[in-house]
Amino acid sequence: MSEAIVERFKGNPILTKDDVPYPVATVHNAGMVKHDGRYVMLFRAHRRNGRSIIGLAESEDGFHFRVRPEPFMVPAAEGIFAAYEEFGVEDPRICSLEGRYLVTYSAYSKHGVRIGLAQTEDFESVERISLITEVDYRNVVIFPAKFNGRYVRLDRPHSQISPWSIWLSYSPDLVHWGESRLVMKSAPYHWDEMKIGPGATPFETDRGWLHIFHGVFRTMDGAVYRLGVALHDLKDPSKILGVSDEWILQPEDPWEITGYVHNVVFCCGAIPEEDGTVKIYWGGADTVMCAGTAQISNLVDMCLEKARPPY
Ligand code: M1P
Repeated sequence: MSEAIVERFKGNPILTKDDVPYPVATVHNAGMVKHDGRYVMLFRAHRRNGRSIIGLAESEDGFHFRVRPEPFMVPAAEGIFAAYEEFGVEDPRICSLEGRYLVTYSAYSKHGVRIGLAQTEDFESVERISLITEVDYRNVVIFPAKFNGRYVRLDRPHSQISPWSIWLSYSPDLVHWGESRLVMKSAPYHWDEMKIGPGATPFETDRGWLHIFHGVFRTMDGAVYRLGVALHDLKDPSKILGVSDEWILQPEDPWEITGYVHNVVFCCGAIPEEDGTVKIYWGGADTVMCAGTAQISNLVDMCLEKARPPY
């Protein structure tokens, strides 16, 4: 018997390279937000030189998207950003806060990968704010609220001597970050044993901040990327109330199993709805975009009732 936690949209994949009006080889790992009643998707796309840009697609219903004629972000041509984005901009996450949208993205260059922060009010133009980490970081998501007057983010620094883990940092101004602490690690011989990373921007529920993250397991046939859920305390997000022992989604559809990178479901965005569901968006095999729906209360229950220690 199969009881799906995430019900896949029957029309998956919802976006492919063929929907993009400029040449790209992939469409995946999209940040999501609702703006003026419309669903806005910022997706990563590989250009045919293997480097990534960020495109923008819009939808009335969250499942059928139209791509704008021009990319939303391409690597910067000048200033400090140009040196660190030469190889591409990747994996955007969107956080709605203080009347603007903050976009965190991976900035790739010959020096390594670090995180850039940009902002937009209307998705018509975008302004870069700062590079907010050193190299060897990916997957930074900012909470859409301030805590005791400070911004809070989830980080994923790389570590050679311990599996890639999830950390949390604070900032007074979005530019300077510190007081970093480890909040969550992979579990040994578990679906996320190889590494974990922040996924969608966390959203508020009546029992805590729900965070959809990814976990990776190394098999004889390569790595498998799946999605899991964790619940953070409403007042103190550095406190994890529970991490579900089980994944919520694994590669199963053909376009999740086969593609640019096989066996990957990778989430950068989710949109909670007023009816108690959440629309979850994921890249399939680093090649296409997919969507599905879950009951928020089921995800919270999984964190609290089928929990494993955060580390
Ligand atoms: O290919 C799978 C993913 O690999 C990287 O993610 P992470 O560092 O968390 O393993 C990223 O390149 C990501 O874009 C990609 O989907």
